[in-house]
Amino acid sequence: MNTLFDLAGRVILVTGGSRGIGFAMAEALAQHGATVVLNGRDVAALEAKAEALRTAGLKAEIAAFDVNDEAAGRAAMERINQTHGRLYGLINNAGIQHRSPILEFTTKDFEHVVSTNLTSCFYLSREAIRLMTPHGGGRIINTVSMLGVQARPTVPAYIAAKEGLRALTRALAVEVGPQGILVNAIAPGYIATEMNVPLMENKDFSDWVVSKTPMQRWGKPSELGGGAVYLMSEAGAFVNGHVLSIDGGMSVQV
Ligand code: GCO
Repeated sequence: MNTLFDLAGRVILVTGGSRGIGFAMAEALAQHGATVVLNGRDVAALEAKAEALRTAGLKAEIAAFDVNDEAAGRAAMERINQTHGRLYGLINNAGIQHRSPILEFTTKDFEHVVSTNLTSCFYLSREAIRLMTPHGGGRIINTVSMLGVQARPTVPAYIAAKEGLRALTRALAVEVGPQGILVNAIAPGYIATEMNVPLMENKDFSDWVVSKTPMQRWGKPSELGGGAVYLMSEAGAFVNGHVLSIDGGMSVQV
């Protein structure tokens, strides 16, 4: 059998894994043999999703913590390492959005978005690297965004954080490549997730997304899974520091 995309034996933590893009990535990884550990803050929601994967014959566990709680995040990763003997992969997917005109955008709101969408990825990656290094390697994927390279009004914190996460991806890729740890990013376009419901319900905004996307539609969370499998698999064994766009071509259309 071709093992290019076989993830059997690989234990992968996915933050923000109970819904949307995170769950879609986790499901695809599990469908290719990985043991996925779903992270989020809501234990009941996490357990329901993990049970759904287990019912489908897949390997799934949960690790409930707020990614802004460094001690909890570190403890959860150490537990995974202890239980399974190795943490193979981390997907830093958890993120929040805050939309507001700049003059109404508080510093507190800005700091919360940056903490959740960027700083948490820094410390979780550091702890993952600490655990992965003795095993000769591992994989880290950061969920960035089409926004960051490009911008739109009212989401300055999200754009700054996601562009910073692209840069963190490159910084870590060059530092830990020698240890066999590959650090990449996936940049979704406009995907039909819970976070984007207000945008999908706004006809003018949704029509704008469709008009700016060559595929003329919003993306589906399930369309993010293949990229995660690729970057976690042998198929991605020499991909490091890369940002994989999954946006229907929106980022290249004028
Ligand atoms: C927004 C959206 C975007 C998308 C995605 C686009 O308010 O514009 O939430 O941030 O979620 O990141 O690439």
